[in-house]
Amino acid sequence: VSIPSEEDSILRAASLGIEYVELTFAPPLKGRIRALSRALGSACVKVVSFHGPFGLAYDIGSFDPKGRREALKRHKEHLRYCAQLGATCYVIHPGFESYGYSRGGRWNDAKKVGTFPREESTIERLWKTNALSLAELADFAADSDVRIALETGPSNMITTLETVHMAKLAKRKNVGVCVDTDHVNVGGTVKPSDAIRQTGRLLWFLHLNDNKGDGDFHLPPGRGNIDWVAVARALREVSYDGVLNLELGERKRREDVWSEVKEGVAFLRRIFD
Ligand SMILES: [Mn+2]
Repeated sequence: VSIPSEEDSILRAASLGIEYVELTFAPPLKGRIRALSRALGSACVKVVSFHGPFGLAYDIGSFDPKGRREALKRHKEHLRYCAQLGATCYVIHPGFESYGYSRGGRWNDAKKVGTFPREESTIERLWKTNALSLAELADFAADSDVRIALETGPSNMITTLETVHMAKLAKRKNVGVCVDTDHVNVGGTVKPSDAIRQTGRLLWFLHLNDNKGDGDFHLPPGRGNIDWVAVARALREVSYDGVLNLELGERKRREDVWSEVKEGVAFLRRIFD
């Protein structure tokens, strides 16, 4: 399960019988790696993934060279945390904030997704800029056990095929994809099971969550309209052998999230057993 990088959440996950976690970029990790590692050790919880930060300051697709350089510097700092924590996967969002906002894109807080105006003349440049950044981060991480997984976004903004395209454009063995089922399901045009097939052998990590196609709500599997039997079948087809990781809730609803985690775990056990 994806949890904030804090000792309490690690202990809470352990108390629910969860063996593997993805730690996220919040709260800030500077100076806390040792304490977190100790908590993980004593709780017998293994970090399999680290979720890198996102937003304008972390935009790896920025066309502004200085902005992109700063973003890469910040990601490298987090790649170091990722390796220090013993996580083998760094999940990163494609960078499109600068592109989208400079072309009139808006954030829709009701649906938790942005509008993303595309220009045919510049969209390939955006994917190439992302790929260039991914290659640089992959080279930075090459001496560690950390692999980089580019996360699929809401399908009204970016398709799974475009995400896979970027990961391949980077031309690095340590760049793959993390499929977020809830993101893929936004708009209802792409089935998460098909997104998994499109990702194929590049599928290295999962954010499992649900919605009814009407927004990016990160609900527990079973509460939306995703066909989970089809998801399980697709995962077998692509020989996915990683962790079934739940990424639920919004940070402000902390207490509710744990009951959603219990619900999600029970649901996945029924589907996958
Ligand atoms: Mn996600």
